[in-house]
Amino acid sequence: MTLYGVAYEHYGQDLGGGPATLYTIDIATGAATPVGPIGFNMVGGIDYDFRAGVLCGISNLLGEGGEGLFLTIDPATGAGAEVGPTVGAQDISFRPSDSRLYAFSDGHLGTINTLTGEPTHIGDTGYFGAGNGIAFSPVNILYLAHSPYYPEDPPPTLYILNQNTGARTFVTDLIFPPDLTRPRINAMDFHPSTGVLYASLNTAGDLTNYLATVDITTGNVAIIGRTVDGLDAIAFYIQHRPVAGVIVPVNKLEVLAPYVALAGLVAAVTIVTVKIRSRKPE
Ligand SMILES: [Ca+2]
Ligand SMILES: [Ca+2]
Repeated sequence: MTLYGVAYEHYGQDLGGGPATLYTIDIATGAATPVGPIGFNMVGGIDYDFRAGVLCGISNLLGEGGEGLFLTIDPATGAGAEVGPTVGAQDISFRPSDSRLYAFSDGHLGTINTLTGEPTHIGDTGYFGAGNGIAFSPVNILYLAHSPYYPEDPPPTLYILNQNTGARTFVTDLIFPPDLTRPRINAMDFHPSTGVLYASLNTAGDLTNYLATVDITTGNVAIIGRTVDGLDAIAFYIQHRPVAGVIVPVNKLEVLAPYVALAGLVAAVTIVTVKIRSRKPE
């Protein structure tokens, strides 16, 4: 299991961001190691399609919420490939039950066709704060983390989003460590095995970035450690490799191995049988 992240230079409000780089992130320390340039600017959301075995991302062309490009990203090199135009988004997440891709875009919830990039609007969540990380839990609940953008905005909050309407439901206030200036969660992903919610956290004060965990019951945000500055997207990933023409996660190989061996044995016996038969006189 690997946690990938994307970072880029933030040019400021409405100015967009610079070229994006793919990283691997150590979930014990937050330390980030560059994989390679994605080749697209301001990749503000990534997620991994466990079914298809594909890492996807959104490049925001003119600031988040405007036009975007839907990308596939090679986890070995970081190289992005354009699939098609889509909506700009602050974060994206695949629903585990059916690999449907959801996007949060300027306060609106929608889905994205992963074959074309075409977006479909679902509904208004009613509020567009700062950060705006979304993530599906392993049991298909869609969470949204908001922070205030203006002083009069609601305090940092964890919500559940209705997947058919976009309507938000309060879960808990988010409790950040003290001494952080205007902290916000700009990307989230649940660890697929442990069910722990990981988050990319940055601050308005000194623009430092952290890897953190979020307790979805208490709202407590615990910092793991400093990570690469400009981090704006994270996604857990399981390496896939082909088995007899079928792509399966590596952790399923142990389950499949006896069957693959059995299939080989059956094939060998069949060949021997055919050869023996063919030797028989007519
Ligand atoms: Ca983001
Ligand atoms: Ca995910």
